[in-house]
Amino acid sequence: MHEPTLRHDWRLDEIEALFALPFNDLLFQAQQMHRQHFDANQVQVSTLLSIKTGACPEDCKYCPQSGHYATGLDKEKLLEIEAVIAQAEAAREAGASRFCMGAAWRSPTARDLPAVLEMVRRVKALGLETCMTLGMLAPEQAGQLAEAGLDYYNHNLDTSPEYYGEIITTRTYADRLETLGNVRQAGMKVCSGGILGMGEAPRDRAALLQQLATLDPHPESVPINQLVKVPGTPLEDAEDLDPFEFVRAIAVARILMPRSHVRLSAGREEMSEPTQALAFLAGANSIFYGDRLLTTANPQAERDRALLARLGIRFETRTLDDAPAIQHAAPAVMSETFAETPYYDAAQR
Ligand code: SAM
Ligand code: DTB
Ligand code: SF4
Repeated sequence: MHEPTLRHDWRLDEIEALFALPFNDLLFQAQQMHRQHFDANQVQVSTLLSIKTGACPEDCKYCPQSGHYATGLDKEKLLEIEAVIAQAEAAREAGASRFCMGAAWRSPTARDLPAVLEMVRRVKALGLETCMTLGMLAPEQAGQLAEAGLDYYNHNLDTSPEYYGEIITTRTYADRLETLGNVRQAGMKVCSGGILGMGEAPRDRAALLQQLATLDPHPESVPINQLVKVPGTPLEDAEDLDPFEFVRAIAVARILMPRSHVRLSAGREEMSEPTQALAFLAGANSIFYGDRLLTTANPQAERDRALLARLGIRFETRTLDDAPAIQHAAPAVMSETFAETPYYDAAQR
């Protein structure tokens, strides 16, 4: 059964028309949409950990972890479970509600999967939401992860189908959509978005959002990354994206996928605080929190806490299933949204 306000049939020309609106009109529409579905003064916070770093066989031109490029990254084996748990505990203590574990794999191997499943179980037992991004998944692998209790699986479409071949040649757009289908089929929540600032045309940004917004259901989590330009990668000298174009993409994502969390994802270290504030105004309501992304820097946690405090934005925190419902005055539609996943905003640590 679908919400009456949700659409999954967005046409490219409609999306391009949203991008073409005067900036203030677009932000006004996005903020109105945001307030119908969320508390506009809360963001969800996730902490990332690279559980297996570098020497990836894929050739994603943006990625410091691809074995095809000399980025000076020290490659590492799969981390020991206890090291992962220690990081997850630290993230929880710092106030994160979700712990996202990433591996530089094309897809997980049968040899590595048991340890990964144990990580899911142990991190979940800490009361954190769990997310993993391990590359392509076969249906059985998705089923095993779901059974271990994995809440979210991240697998990005990255860019438009038309521009994709300029960025990655070792796996196809269809492969990515297939993995998203397998994740959904297994009953996990989908986290999927893309990267802006890779030299794509405005039409590609609209087409990426069209791909995401025509998935049914929409991904629950939509990370919008700004390219982190890493020396040694083919995109190290990509031209900077106009910050207003980045904010526009956030606003359009918010309008197209009103009930999804839109994450102002990688690239915040290089982004001004006023631009980040505009992204929140445009409807971004999730961030990566903690001093590192996977292999590159993220703003210091303390700095983020200060920024959010200056903006009057609280952490949206999920705890165990017996957590009380939202404690602030929430619009009726919002209580409905969170009926299955109780949130509260107590841990403003
Ligand atoms: N290897 C797995 C995969 O690609 O499916 C999971 C890890 S991979 C690093 C996860 C995502 O990080 C990529 O899909 C990409 O969207 C994002 N990413 C990687 N390098 C980035 C960069 N330099 N700037 C912005 N986003 C990046
Ligand atoms: C996503 O969309 N962005 C994150 C997460 N999903 C896995 C990764 C960003 C990586 C940025 C480059 C790095 O730190 O290696
Ligand atoms: Fe490998 Fe993922 Fe990086 Fe692509 S984005 S090179 S698949 S780690």
